[in-house]
Amino acid sequence: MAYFLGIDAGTQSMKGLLIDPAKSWCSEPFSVHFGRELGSYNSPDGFLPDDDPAIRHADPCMWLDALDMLLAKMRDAGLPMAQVEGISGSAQQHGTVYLNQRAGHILAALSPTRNLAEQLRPALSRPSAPIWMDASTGAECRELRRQYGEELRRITGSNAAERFSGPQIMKFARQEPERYRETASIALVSSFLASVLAGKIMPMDRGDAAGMNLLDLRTLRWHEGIVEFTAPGLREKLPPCVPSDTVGGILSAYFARYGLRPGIPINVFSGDNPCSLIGCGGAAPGTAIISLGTSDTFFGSVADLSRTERMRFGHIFGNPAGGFMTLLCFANGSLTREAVRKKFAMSRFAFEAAAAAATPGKYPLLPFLFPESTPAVAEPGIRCDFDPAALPSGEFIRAVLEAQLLTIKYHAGITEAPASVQLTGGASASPILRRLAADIFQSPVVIGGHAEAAALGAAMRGANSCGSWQFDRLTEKFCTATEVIRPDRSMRPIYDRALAEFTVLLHRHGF
Ligand code: XUL
Repeated sequence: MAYFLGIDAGTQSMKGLLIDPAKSWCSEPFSVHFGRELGSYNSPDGFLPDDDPAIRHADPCMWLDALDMLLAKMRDAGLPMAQVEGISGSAQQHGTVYLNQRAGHILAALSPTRNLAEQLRPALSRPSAPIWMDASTGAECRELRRQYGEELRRITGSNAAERFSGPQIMKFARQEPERYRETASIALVSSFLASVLAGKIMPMDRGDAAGMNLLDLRTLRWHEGIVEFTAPGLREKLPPCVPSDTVGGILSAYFARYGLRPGIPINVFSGDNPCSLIGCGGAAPGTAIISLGTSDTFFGSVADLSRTERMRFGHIFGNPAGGFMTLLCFANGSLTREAVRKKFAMSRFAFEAAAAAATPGKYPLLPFLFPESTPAVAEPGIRCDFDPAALPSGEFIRAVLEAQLLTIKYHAGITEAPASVQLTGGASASPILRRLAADIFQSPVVIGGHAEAAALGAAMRGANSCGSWQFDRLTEKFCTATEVIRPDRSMRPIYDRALAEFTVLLHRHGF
């Protein structure tokens, strides 16, 4: 029996599961919630509070404590850790971890008698890591746009984006030159966690590295000019960038404490979106996927780069199964849904029921409760033509949920109903969101077999790279639909009108 471990370091929690492809078996997911279980990090939503809503950093040691806790939970639940034959992982994209010169030595000499966070804190040259929610690099993005214009999107697959690693590194190098100088190596959240498991600095997966505004997608190498323009000496601080199926290292002896066998192969970790693409069965082109998580994303695999030209806020990342994927990211996802639910002090059940009973498509609004990336909104706030506080709670909740789906439809440029839309991510369990997605897209909504698509996709990548399972076989085994929600055709004119009104509102507010 050969098991593969998949780890997903999300924004608010870290999850892990095992798969045994020969038996088409998948364990239940295990998780550690940063806010609830690691309260000492003062990060209820997975990031350190800051009065400036554009600044969003997390303490990398919180992720290390979560990794220790997660593996202990899996061991204590009696999972067959000793029979794990390979590990892969997924992590929130774009976040960067800054390591000093001592990091290599500390990673190689991890002692099993002390926990990870305690040992690795001295390896950090910057105590916190900017994450994908950080929108504080407007000036740096403007500079990149001035220097490279449209070329940047053609080369790196994305316009300069505030949350992307390149602009974040540029800001750090300028504002904290001393610490930048002390930085010997920069990791993505994904490559940082893989490095800890391997006890050495791991390479970056190209699929995730495409979220940095630094990688040339045509050559799949760092773009020397953009790298040098971003920060002096940056080239020496970036690890090699490798194909997604690379086994980049072997498990450090430290992890024997969780019953895992030191020396088993570790596949380079990737971003949560590339891993979700795999976990949703979207490795081959043709499936439109919406992930409803802390951020909402819309993505699908593509064979070539031609579509990049049309998507103003779109991105191109690498598909772990080969080729590329397109992605749109909406920062006002579950955090916004949760903020609205808390505002009305409602249970999840009451929240759902109130929205379901409200009027469809009646109140167009732009619910930017947090800074948004699609479209770029630095100043949070709700934009609409009425007083949102005067709306009954159910009407307001429904208007927010509808707007979250209408914005996806608008920015993805969907004019024809897709053959189907697959929903994944934590909030895909919500009956009202499933219903609204079917009615707004006028497409059957397919629910995958697994809510934790990123962790599942990571485990599948582990089985592919460390166990030589093909992705099409893994997809057959793990990615079957469990439910299909059919659209209500009578809703079509209502949501066509709602989309038209939503578009007018966006334009009127200059987006
Ligand atoms: C994608 C993005 C988010 C993060 C967190 O560009 O910023 O989806 O990966 O999930």
